[in-house]
Amino acid sequence: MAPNLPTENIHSHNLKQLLASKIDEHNKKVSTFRKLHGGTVVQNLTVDMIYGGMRSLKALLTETSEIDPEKGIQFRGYAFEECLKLLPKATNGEQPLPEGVFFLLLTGEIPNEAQVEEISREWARRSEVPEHVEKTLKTFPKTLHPMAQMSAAIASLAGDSKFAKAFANKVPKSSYWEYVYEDAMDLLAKLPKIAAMIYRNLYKDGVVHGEIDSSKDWSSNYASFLGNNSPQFIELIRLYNTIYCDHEGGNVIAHTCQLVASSLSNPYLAYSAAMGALAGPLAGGAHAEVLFFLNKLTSEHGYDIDEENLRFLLWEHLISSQVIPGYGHAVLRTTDPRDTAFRSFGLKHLPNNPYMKLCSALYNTVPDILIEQGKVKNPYTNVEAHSGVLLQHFGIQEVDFYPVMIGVARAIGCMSQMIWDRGMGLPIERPKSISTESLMKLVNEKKTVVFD
Ligand code: CMX
Repeated sequence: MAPNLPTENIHSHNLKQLLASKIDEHNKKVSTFRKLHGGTVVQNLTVDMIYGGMRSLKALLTETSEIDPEKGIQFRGYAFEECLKLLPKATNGEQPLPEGVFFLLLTGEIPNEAQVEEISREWARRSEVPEHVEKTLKTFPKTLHPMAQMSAAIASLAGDSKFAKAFANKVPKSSYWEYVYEDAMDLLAKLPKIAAMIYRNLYKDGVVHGEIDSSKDWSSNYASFLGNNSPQFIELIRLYNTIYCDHEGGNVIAHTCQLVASSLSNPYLAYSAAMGALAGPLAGGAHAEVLFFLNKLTSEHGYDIDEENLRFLLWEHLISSQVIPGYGHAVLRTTDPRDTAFRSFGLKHLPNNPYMKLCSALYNTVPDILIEQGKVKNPYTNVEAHSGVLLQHFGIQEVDFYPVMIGVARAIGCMSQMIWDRGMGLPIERPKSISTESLMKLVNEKKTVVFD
């Protein structure tokens, strides 16, 4: 169930002030909870969890969002559909402004329009990218992957870290979060231009056209930096950033960011490391995999594949031990509601796009086939099923750039959580590792109970 509904009770539009009271209140609650239940066992650890990438091990704390296997992502308890409905939109827009989801992830409250507007203004005010970053990006060879450029550009902002300076000046631990908040706001403000610089350098004329327009929202400026001012593309960017903003803490991007920042490394270095994690094909490569798959189908069989033929081709694909990209999920057991939002956008704005039509044919065919095959736990679409098709339609054709776009969006969630991590005074992460030999010994000595 969703927590408190919209925020008539919040008179102050000052996000930092509101956050200070929220953190204080939350810390008191956690302190009482830990006093009462600090020794309570939550989950048993099995040998398979240790060998299996810690799957389903509940050992990380993330306040901003949580995935419900049946309902999908919940941002502070609000289902994605509720967020689409409740978060403020731009004038004449239908998609939520990502500034609003940032407010929600930080505070647990649905913001009003003035609160969202304040974030837009604040990000516009902080958006200037230092000259040295721009120059550094220009010196990179075109062969350097956009994610390596993204990671390097973010790391090179670290010299301006307000948190690093405050830490060196020995500010009290209780105020760390305030400086992390400042860095988070600065980073979020600059990311659209950094991403656009990478895009324009690598694939276009090397020039980011236009200055920041402080009367516009974050996504409008981002879209125009990328080189497309069309209202539909701006709406897609708003939706895209809201969709990819956060996905609880266990994914490799969020986990890397949280781990690195736990050493009190500054937010820029932590997020730069997270970009290294996102660059891996198992993390940021799925948008592209869907497009490669659609491309393979259409280049061999054209765009109008009838249902019988499509079923045959899908079986052929599965029999050759390949997965159908855009379907299945490690945690979710239903259609990802974020894909439902992307699909609705596609059906509304690009109904005649040939890839969109093929996606619809797949949408109606793949789940039955995967169910018949009998292996997958979830035969329905995930968030990647339509995302690449939408970006391609609006001219972002370069698949290597897609993880950079996820990187811009995911900073919303990672930075929100980092502010809370420092606000809660969470310690440096230091789990215990164990060798196979010691693990076998432990199991043989029955020092631990092993569950199925
Ligand atoms: N097509 C064919 N087979 C699939 C499948 C798919 N889309 N999804 C899962 N399977 C298979 C698995 O390969 C596994 O087979 P084996 O037992 O032979 O190894 C079996 O079904 C059981 O897998 P699962 O428990 O249902 O799913 P996992 O947690 O192992 O994997 C995921 C999840 C996303 C990696 C997988 O569904 C997949 O590879 N999907 C296609 C790639 C894709 O769309 N990735 C984007 C994920 C987006 C996101 O995470 O949000």
